[in-house]
Amino acid sequence: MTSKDTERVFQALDHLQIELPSWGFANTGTRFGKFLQPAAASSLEEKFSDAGQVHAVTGVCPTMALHVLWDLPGGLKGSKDVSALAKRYGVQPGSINPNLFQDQIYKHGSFGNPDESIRQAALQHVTDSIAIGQELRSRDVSLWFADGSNYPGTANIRQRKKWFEQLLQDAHSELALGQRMLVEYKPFEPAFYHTDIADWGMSFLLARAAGPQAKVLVDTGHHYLAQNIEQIVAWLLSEDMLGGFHFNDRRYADDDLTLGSIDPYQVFRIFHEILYFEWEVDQRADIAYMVDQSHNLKGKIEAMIQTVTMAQELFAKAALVNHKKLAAAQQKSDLIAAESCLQDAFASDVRPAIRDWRRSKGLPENPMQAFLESGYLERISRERAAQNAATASSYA
Ligand code: RM4
Ligand code: MN
Ligand code: MN
Repeated sequence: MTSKDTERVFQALDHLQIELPSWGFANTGTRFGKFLQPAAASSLEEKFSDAGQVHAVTGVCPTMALHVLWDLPGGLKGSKDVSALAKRYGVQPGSINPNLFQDQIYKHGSFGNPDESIRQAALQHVTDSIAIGQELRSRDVSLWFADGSNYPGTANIRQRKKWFEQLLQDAHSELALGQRMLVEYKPFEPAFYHTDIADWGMSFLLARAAGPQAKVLVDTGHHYLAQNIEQIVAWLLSEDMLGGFHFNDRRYADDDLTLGSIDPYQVFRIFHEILYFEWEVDQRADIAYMVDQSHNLKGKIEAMIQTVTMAQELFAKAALVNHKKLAAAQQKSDLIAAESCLQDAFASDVRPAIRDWRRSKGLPENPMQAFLESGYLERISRERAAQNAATASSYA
């Protein structure tokens, strides 16, 4: 790599910050069972503490996404505790995630529920979540809906779409200046026939109907296998509708595996579309990069460090694409030259440059090693083991 390449890697890394999900530190499992980890976090304090460790060794994870039901079960009242913990552990509250899927009332949906009182209860929960975001000075409220149906003919799809439009508009009107609402999509699960917000087009239309502070959230695991995710990203960028990401990887569906563990070239191509866009418009895209993973088998903190460092590596590789050369090759329809721009960048070993960048920031060159040698894991495993063995906690 030339010194100019190293400079590009440095610049790219300076701008990549990644939010960690509180629920990624807690015990979790599949619908078949849960394998408890002695080191898993079971309180909000433990989640903040673990996120603080990831931030300490990587230096790029200053915020933690909060799940209202799991982290602020008392609603707005919980904000004080959150602020105190944020201060103590040096990690700020990140996006606020309402829960519109776990309560018994949501059996037949939340915003799409035929029962008006349930729709209103769901809206109230979102409104409360927006207020929590304002109190905590967190910018994004992230909405994911499990709404859908399992059997043909059982739900009025068009009517539910209207309810979603209306309620998202109502929620949008509660946003403060600068606050954003991110609308996430997912093709299936838990609904197995139709999902109300199944793809990016549906998120896009609903976000646009809601108002200017609503954007689309792309969870990398929420696509059918053959789908071209980077094209979706390119379209959303060109429409100024890309609000953020939930990073994870998958082999089949919503597997929530660590980023790039299955298909690193896919992640690279997504980053490339973003950086190519930024080069063209000569401006940074306003994107919230967040992790949304649930680690059943891997250690939770280690998995998070893996994802963050993998994101940095693939982002740095994408930053090496020669945009000028690529644009010229595309213009001439020189297919080999154009494709090589991506392949050469992807094949570059950026690890030495990343180590240099870390050293320049006073960070450990190898975050994973630094974490494993810190003794933190042994300590929390000892301290938390009994509690974890006794409580097969819920999803997060
Ligand atoms: C969904 C989606 C959401 C997350 C829930 C728990 O699959 O990815 O972002 O909040 O799971
Ligand atoms: Mn997600
Ligand atoms: Mn998911």
